[in-house]
This record gives sequence, structure tokens and C-alpha cells, in this order.
Amino acid sequence: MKRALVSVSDKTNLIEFVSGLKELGYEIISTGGTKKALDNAGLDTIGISEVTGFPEIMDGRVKTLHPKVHGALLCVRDNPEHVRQLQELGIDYIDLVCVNLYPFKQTVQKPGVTHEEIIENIDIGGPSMLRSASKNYRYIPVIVDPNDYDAVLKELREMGETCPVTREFLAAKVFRHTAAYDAMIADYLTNKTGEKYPEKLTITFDKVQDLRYGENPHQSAAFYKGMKPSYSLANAKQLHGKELSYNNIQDGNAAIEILKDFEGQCAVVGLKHMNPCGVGIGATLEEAWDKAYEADPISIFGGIVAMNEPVNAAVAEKLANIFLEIIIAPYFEPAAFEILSKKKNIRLMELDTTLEVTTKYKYTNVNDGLLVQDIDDHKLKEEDLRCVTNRKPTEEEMKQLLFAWKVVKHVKSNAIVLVKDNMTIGVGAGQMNRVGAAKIAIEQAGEKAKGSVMSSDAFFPMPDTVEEAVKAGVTAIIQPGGSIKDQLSIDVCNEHGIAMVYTGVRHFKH
Ligand code: 93A
Repeated sequence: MKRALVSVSDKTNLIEFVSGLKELGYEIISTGGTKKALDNAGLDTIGISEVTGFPEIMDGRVKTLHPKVHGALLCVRDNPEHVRQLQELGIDYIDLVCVNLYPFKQTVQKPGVTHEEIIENIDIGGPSMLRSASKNYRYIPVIVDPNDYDAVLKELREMGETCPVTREFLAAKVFRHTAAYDAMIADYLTNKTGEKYPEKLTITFDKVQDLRYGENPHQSAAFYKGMKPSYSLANAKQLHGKELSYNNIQDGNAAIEILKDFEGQCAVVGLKHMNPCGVGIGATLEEAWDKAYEADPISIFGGIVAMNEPVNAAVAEKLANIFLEIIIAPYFEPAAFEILSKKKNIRLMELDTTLEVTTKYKYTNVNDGLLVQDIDDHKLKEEDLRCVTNRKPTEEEMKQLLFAWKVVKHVKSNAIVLVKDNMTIGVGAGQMNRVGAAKIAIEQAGEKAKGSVMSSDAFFPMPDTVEEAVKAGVTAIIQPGGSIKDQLSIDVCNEHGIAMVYTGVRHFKH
């Protein structure tokens, strides 16, 4: 008689699966809680202690860790010496393993959970069985995912056994599963010890979905998300519209990153190709939207809009007038949702902006490698600024400078941003020289540049950017400072009555 070992924490579809196995003539061996669940459903099973001849001890910490289990799971069945040893020791085969693990991840995420409870939810016996049986997948199908129950039953019913390729697929899944499980434990403890860049990186991501394609249609792609729910696109809820694309996800993420710097201000971010095309702040969301839109009414076409206040009908009417890929907001009032959801394709994403920002590191891959750094969450305070010119910024200029600084931080380097009246009026992004970025920003601002302020993500290596600013009518500048030629830029400012402040911090974004 064939024997299946069943020991599961997640009891989803357990009864159906075990019923199926029993119909096929399997004898079921199970552990305490699993046995109870099966007994309650009228499915009789053999307790693990009957197999091991040992009680489950230490609150279940040692249930299945026994040679009668692992011998059965690891025996190479066409090795006569293995088989002889099994017989001599009175160990019977186990022909199928169905195990899923203590809910470590769910335990870590539980509010108010204690360290002891987390440690108790490190499964030892479960991964051991999964790994033993998967090493022996030539003979034993191992099911860790309840989603695979049906497929396994189907093969057993149709062919009396599982196909070798199925067993290989299941074993690969098991090792991914146990590797990720251990990585979660490692991650938890590493966080606890505070070790920052350990000698092995053990981060895990769960698949959210396959994507239709990657950055371009000939590239395939998928989206994965991290373990902790946080203030991020990965945790936003899609209420309406087509499935997110690869580029949508990148852009949505970039828009949200900008929004995070506008806590306490009502802000709207318009974004295209990872760069902000218009950012506005206002007393109301409508005012902030008007500014974000007027900042660059051309680029916003087909763009992404993220905002940090609930969308009402008035704002929705305006948003519905243009073609947008995604709208991200903390809430869509019912009337606003009705207006916007009339557009079939627009993606509406609800994002809880009160969730904690748990992201600590930024990962960037290079071929065959990964760069890891702290995320750039530096927040500038007015006290940190040092005025280096004869004229100090006025109060209004100071407000605009701080706004411009928040935006330039998120623009691809070399970056120059012009700001006036609480809105960006020119964004120069991703240029190979700084004055080039300035020229783009100034050209975009046109007449509006007169009386605006300028921010630069890194210092001015030459006075040429300031000279361009003078020509355009810029009145105040914010930049990190620190070039050996700083004095030349300061001289130009002083000559033309421009106020310039240094942040002492730069925001390269490559
Ligand atoms: O405590 S354990 O690390 N020691 C074991 O020997 C053991 N055997 C099975 N965890 C062990 N398990 C796990 O218990 C399984 O992986 C499964 O998640 C759970 C099922 O326990 P129960 O049947 O009592 O609900």
C-alpha cells in the first residue's frame, strides 16, 4: 500500500486533496494538527508517532525529525544496499510528501508579535522533509503549494503515478520555497542585528504577476514585490483599468517617490519616462493639479499623475480631459471614480499614503552583479542652507527654492529645475553636461523664466550655468556647492543681484 506523509500549516484544500489520495488507495501519515483536521473530516490517518515509535516532543519541535521518516524519504530505491538497510531497520517507503511550513512571514507581519513567537514559527522539521523528499524526486512527488494538488491528483488518477517532469517541477518549487523561507528568516535576524551589508544578500520577493512584456515588446518580464507592506507602488490597489505594464510600474514608482517628499503639502506630480514633467503644490488639490498641468501641458500627455489628497469630482473632470496612463491617489471620491472609470484604459490606483516607508535600500543591477545603497531619503531643512551671495533669498524665494530642491532630487542627472509660483516651469533632465540641462529647462520655461528660481542636483563646475540663469531672469539659485570654481559662479550671482544658497548635499540620480 502506498503511503503519503501530510503535514501542513496552511490547510487550504487539504480535505479535498487527502480524500483524493485515499480514493486512490493511499495510506495517510500525518502530524498532530493536520491529523486532527483530517480526523474531523472523517478521514482516518496514521499518527506520525505510530511510524516513528516516538511521541511528538517539546511542543511539537520534534515531530518528524526521525530516521523512520528521513530514511524513507532519502532511500535510493534502485540501490539494493539502501533497500536492504531499510528492510533491516523496519522502515517502510513514503511515496508522496505534502508539507507546507509554519507561517513565518505572516507571523512577522502580525501587529504586536513577540520575538519568541517569531522564533517558534521557524519551521525545522517541515523544510527537512521537503528537502529530503525533493532530493529524491526521482521517486517521490513533493507538494508544497496547495495550488498543485489538483494537477498531482489528476496525474495519479490518469497514470497511477506522477510524470518525472512534474516531480522535477515540484522539486524545483520546493527548493525555491525553502530557500526563500530561510532568506526571510535571515532577513529578519539580519535586520535585528543591524548588520548592514552582510557577506550574503538574502532578500526575497514574491511574484505579483507576469507582465505582458518588458520595457519593449520583445522583452518578457514579471513583477515581484517585497515582504513588507509599505508606502509604495507595489502595495497600491488597482481599482480600474488595464493591467499595469513594466514601464507603468517604473513610472508609478518614480512618481510616488517624489510625492513622499511633499508630506504635509497638497501636491500633484506629473511624470513621464521616470522624470517629473510637472509638479505643483496648492491650497487645494485642484490648484495643485492646475499647476502640475500648466507646468508642461505637452509632456503630461500619456503621463502618470500621483497626488497625496483624495480626488474629488472637480479634479476628476479636469483629469478626464487629457490622456493619462495612471492616476495614483489615496482615495477617489465616488463621483470622481464614476467620471474617471468611464475611460476604459486609464489605470486608477489607490495608495495608502499613511503606510510606513519601510524601503531602506536601493538595488540596481549591473550585468552579473547588484549594487546596493541606502535609499536617498535625505530631507533638507531651511537651517541647513548656507547663503553664499551678498543678497539673501527673500521669504518667497526661499519657499520656491526649497520646492525646487525637492523636485530636482528626483530628476535624472544632470538635472536643472526652474520653479515659480509653486510649480515647476522648466525641467532639464539626464544631460551629459549641466549647462545643457539648464538650457533645456530655460527654453521650456520661456517667458515664465523671468523671476523664477533654479535648482541644480550637483555643483556648478563652471560659471556657465549661472550665466544662462542670469540671461533667463532667474533671481535665486539652490545647489550643493563644493566645486573648486565655486567663486566664479558666486561672482556672477553677485554681479547680477542673484541670491544663491548651498545645501551641502547633492542628489545625483543616474
Ligand atoms: O517544529 S518543527 O520544526 N519540527 C518537526 O519535527 C516538524 N514536523 C512537521 N515543525 C515540524 N513540522 C511542521 O508542522 C510542518 O512543516 C507543518 O507546517 C506543521 C504541521 O503541524 P501540525 O500537523 O501539528 O499542524
